Amino acid sequence: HVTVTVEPSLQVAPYACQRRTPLDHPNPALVMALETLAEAALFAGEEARGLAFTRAASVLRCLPRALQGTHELSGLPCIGGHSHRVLQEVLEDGVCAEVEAVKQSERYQTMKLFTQIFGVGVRTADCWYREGLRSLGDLQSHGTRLTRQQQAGVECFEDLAVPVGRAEAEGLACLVLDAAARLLPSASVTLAGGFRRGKPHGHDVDLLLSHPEEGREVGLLGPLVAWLEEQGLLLYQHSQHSSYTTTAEPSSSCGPLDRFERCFTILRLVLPATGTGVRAWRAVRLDLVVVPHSQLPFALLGWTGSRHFERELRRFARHEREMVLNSHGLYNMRQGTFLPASSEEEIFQHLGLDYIPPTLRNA
Ligand code: DGT
Ligand code: MG
Repeated sequence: HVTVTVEPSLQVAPYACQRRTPLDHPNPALVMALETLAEAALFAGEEARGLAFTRAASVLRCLPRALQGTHELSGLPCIGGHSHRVLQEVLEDGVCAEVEAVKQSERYQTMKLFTQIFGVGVRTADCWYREGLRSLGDLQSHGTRLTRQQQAGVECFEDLAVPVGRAEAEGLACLVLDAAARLLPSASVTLAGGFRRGKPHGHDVDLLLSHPEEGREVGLLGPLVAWLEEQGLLLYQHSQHSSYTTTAEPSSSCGPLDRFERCFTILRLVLPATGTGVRAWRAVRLDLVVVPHSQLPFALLGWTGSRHFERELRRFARHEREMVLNSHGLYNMRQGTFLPASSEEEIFQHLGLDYIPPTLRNA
């Protein structure tokens, strides 16, 4: 008797927000190859091409088992010709020559270095690259003008390159909650971002501040930041006032930016005591976002990510439901009304989507 094992065919829904995508998945080499090309395309200012690779990578991220061969790709959505060739090469040879060349290139490595600086985007990094700058030392020796934010980013570069651990993030959330609750009893603090999706590490800590009584959250951020400053914990901060208004046209096209009052900081994370002569702190990035209670489910959904999951939610809302979703609310364009929600589950219901819990939003 010969036993033939036939793997069930792979079925994948077209939008990432219709799929369950865990953090760990069985196709890391394939995903990494496509995500490298996505990143390189963004570094080249080719956003549409970058998005195409990101979409293909995201499809592979949700597969329940390792891809057996390119014959399985034909049934999958979002795999264009270029992605197909890359995947074929990795499946057959273990590596893709184009991806390896990108990774070795001076352009990719320099753009990766510069965009890793807090406050430096693709455009600035590209300008510096064209000026012939290649390292952090070059920025200094060429007397490159830096914003206050970039200056702090360069000064703390090595610390900020160290991932923040989950326990450290939870420790910071507790610190902020204690301070917030002293200033405003019943204030709440929620750890969002990658940690909420179950990631063990992050590049920053994203905290949402709120209060169960709408409006009470106003005026909390200033004193909270002042307290962090008094404790000697603030290495850098810049704040942004709330600019949200219900009379403004709801928009999902301005990307992930929202209009909450918020503070971007670099904080001194106090480390457990070690031997003498060892510095007792490390710089970490912390974002504080102030959210009115009625918008909390939307802000939570918007700030949990992944970035691609968010982008797909907004695209699904607009193209499949004629709705506009952002971190403030959900707007039905046909009815001209906002759809309130008291939980993330309700937002998925409004959109006619199966609920995807945070740990399965790693698209
Ligand atoms: P990480 O920190 O590298 O481990 O990864 P994430 O997933 O925490 O990414 P991060 O911290 O850049 O952003 C967290 C989520 O919040 C991400 O899905 C996108 C969203 N987000 C980031 N910045 C903004 C913003 O300015 N407005 C809104 N609405 N969302 C944002
Ligand atoms: Mg984060």
